Amino acid sequence: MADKGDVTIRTTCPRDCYDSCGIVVTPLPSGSLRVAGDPDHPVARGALCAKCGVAYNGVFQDPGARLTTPLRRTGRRGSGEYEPVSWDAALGEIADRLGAAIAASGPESVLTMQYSGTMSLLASAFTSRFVNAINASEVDYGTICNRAGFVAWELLFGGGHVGFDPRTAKDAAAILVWGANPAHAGPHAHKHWLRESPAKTIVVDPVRTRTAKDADLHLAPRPGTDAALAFALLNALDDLGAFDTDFIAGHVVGLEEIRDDIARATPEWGEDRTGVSAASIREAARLYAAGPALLWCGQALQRQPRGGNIMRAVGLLPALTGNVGKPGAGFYYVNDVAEIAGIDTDYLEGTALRSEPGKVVGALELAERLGDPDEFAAFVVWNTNPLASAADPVALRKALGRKSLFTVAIELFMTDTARYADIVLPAASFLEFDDLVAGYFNYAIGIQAKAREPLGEALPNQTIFRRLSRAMGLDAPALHEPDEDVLAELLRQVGYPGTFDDLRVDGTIFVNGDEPVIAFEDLDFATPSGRIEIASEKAESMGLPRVPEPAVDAPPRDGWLRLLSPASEWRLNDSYANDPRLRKRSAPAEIHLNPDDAARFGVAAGEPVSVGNERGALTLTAVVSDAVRPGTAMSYKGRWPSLEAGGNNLNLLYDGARNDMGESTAVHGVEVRVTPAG
Ligand SMILES: Nc1nc2c(c(=O)[nH]1)N[C@H]1C(S)=C(S)[C@@H](COP(=O)(O)OP(=O)(O)OC[C@H]3O[C@@H](n4cnc5c(=O)[nH]c(N)nc54)[C@H](O)[C@@H]3O)O[C@H]1N2
Ligand SMILES: Nc1nc2c(c(=O)[nH]1)N[C@H]1C(S)=C(S)[C@@H](COP(=O)(O)OP(=O)(O)OC[C@H]3O[C@@H](n4cnc5c(=O)[nH]c(N)nc54)[C@H](O)[C@@H]3O)O[C@H]1N2
Ligand SMILES: [Mo]
Repeated sequence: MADKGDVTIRTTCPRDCYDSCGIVVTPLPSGSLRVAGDPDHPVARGALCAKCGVAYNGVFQDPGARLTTPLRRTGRRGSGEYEPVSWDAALGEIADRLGAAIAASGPESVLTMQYSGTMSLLASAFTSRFVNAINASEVDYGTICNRAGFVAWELLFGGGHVGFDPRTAKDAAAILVWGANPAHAGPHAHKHWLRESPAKTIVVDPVRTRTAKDADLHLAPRPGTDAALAFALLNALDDLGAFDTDFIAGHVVGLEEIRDDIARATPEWGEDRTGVSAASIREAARLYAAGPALLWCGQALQRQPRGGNIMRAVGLLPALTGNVGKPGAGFYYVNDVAEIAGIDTDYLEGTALRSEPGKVVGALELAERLGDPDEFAAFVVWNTNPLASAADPVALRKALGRKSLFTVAIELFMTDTARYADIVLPAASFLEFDDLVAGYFNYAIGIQAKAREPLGEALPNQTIFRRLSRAMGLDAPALHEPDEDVLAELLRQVGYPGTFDDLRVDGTIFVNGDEPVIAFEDLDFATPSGRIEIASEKAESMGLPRVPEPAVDAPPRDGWLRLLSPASEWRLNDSYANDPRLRKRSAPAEIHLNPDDAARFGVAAGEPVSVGNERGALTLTAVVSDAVRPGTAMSYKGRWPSLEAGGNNLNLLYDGARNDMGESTAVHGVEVRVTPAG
C-alpha cells in the first residue's frame, strides 16, 4: 500500500505518548477522514489505541468543537464569550499589546508557555524561535512532568535523555518496569513490546494495573518507598553474586559509600519499609539477575516528595549489575530521539536568536508569579492547558483573571485555559499540515503528512508565529524559514537519503536501520568523572545528599490516604476530555479505594464520595478494589474542570509542593480524606 499517488496518506501520531504510532488516513467522499493504525508500522500494527482512534475520528474533525476563527473576548475572563475577528485584526492587536508590554517593561514581562500538546517538531520546537527572538520569559513546564528524573540521572549517569533502544529487548532475559503503566501510557508498547517479549517481566507499582497483572511478578510497594525497595533488591542481588565487579571497578564510583546501607537492607528490612514481601524481593532479584536485563523507570516514579532520590536509587540496579552498554541490557527514562537521531535542537529552536537570557518560571510557581502585575504584562500559551493540568488551579484562575494581564491562547479547542484569553487563535491539527514526529521511546522519526486543509481558518502553530513575527516587524530570516526548508534540513541532519516526498512513502525512519542501537556501548558517561557516579560531588554542591539514600516517605497521617493521579486509558493528559464518546466512556470521575479503606471510611462502591484536604473538596464516585493498596487512593488525571459538575478536577487538591530535585512536582504525594458525600 501507500504508493505515491495512492489516496491513502501515511502519517504519525504526535501525542505525548511512548508509542508514536504510524497512522493511515483515508479521505472519505463525505470530506471527512478515516484515521486508522498503519498495518505496516511495527508499533501500530494496524491499530490505534482506543482513545486516539475515537478522538481522531471524532472531536479532532468536528467543526462544532474545533476553533475555526480567531476570537476576541467580549465577556468577562473565563466566561468563554467571544466574537470572531479576522487574522489581521487578531495579530495586529497581539502585536500592539506585546509591543507595548515590551516597550514599557522589557521583553521579560512577556511570559510564554508551551508544552507537549503536540510533539511534532515544527508545531512544537520551531515555535521557540519566536520566543527566543523577542527574548521572552518561559515557563519550564517540564517541572510538572519529569524534571526531577532528569536531574537524578544526570547526577548518576550523566543524563536521562538517552536510554535503551526498545529493539534490544530481543536479547533481554528480564524487563523491570518500575513506576510506569504502559497499558495506559503506551498501549502498543504494552501489548506488543512487553507482552510478547520472551523476557521475564517484573512490574513495581502500588497499583495492580493491567501492566502489573500481565507481568510474571508484581511488587506493590507503599508509594514513595521505592528507594528502600531498590536497596533491598541490591542486597538480594549481592547475595546472589550478581554484582559485576569488573564493570564496577572500571565504570562506577562511590559504591563503598553505600556498602553499609546495602548490607543493612536485607529483604526482611525491605519488607518492613515497603510492604513488599521478602520472598518477592528475592524472586525479583533472581529474575533480574538471570541475564541481560532492561529497566524502564516511569515518570510517575519521580512525582513523589523524594522522587529524585528514588530515581537515583533505582538506577543503581543496572549500574551495579553491569546491565549497561550491551545487548538486552540498559535503563530507560525518556529517549530524546530527535537528538539521538542527529537533529540540531539549537538550529530548530533558534537559540541564537536570543540576545538576553530571559527568565524561566517553574510550573509550580506559575500561579503565584503570573498573579504579580509587576512581573508579567502578557501571557502567550500553546500546546498545553494549564488550568486542567497545573497545581493550584484556584490561584491560577485568579492570576489569569487579572485585568492588567493580556493573554493569548493558541488552541484546537476552547479549553479552560483558552476561556481566559483575550485573543484565542485557532490551531490546525496534526492531520492538517506536514511535519516530523520524534518520539521518546522507540528510536524512530515518523512523517506527519497533511491529509486535508485546516478546518475553517485554523493555521499550524509555526505559521501563526511567522505571521505574528511579521505583524511585530520581526524579520530575522530564521523566523520566516519555510516549513519545506526546515523539514528538508532536518531530514538531512538525520541522514535520510530522500526528500520529504520520499518519506510520504517510507513513513518512518529508524535510527540505525533495522539494527538495535546499543546505548552507552562505549561506556562513556557525561558525569564529571566520566563514570557512573553513585557518590556525586555535584549533588553535594546542589545541596543534595552525596549518595542515593534508602529513604521512605512517612505513611499518610492517620485517617488520610495517599492520592495517586496517573495516566488514564481514555485521555492523553487532558486532551480528549471534550470528545463526546470518550467523555461518556469515562464518566463519572472515579476514585479507586481499597476495600479496607472503603469500610474504614464508610464508603460504598458506586457511591459518591467527598475527596478533600486543606485546599478544598470534590465529589468523585467510589470504585472499591484491592487493585490499590490500603492507604493509597487512585484517580486518573486529565479532566477539564469546566466539564465537571463541581467545576474542578483533582488538581484542586494539589498545592504545588515540590520534590527534592529540579523544582519538580510531588503531585503523587498529595494526601486526602474521603467521606461519603451528600
Ligand atoms: N494531578 C496530576 N496532574 C498532572 C499530572 C499527574 O500525573 N497528576 N501529570 C502532569 C504531566 S506528566 C503533564 S505532561 C501535564 C500535561 O498537561 P497539559 O500540557 O495541559 O496536557 P495536554 O493534554 O498535553 O495539553 C495539550 C493541549 O494542547 C492542545 N494541542 C494539541 N495539539 C495542538 C497543536 O497542534 N497546536 C496547539 N496550539 N495546541 C495543540 C490540546 O488541544 C490540549 O488542550 O499534566 C500534568 N498534570
Ligand atoms: N493514555 C495516556 N497515555 C499517556 C498519558 C496520558 O495522560 N494518558 N500521558 C503521557 C505523559 S505526559 C506522561 S508523563 C506519561 C506518564 O506515564 P507513566 O510514565 O506510565 O506514568 P503515570 O501514568 O503517571 O504512572 C505510572 C504508574 O506509576 C505508579 N506509581 C505512582 N506512584 C508510585 C510510586 O511511588 N512508586 C511506584 N513504583 N509506582 C508509582 C502509578 O500507580 C501508575 O500505575 O504517559 C504519557 N502517555
Ligand atoms: Mo508528562
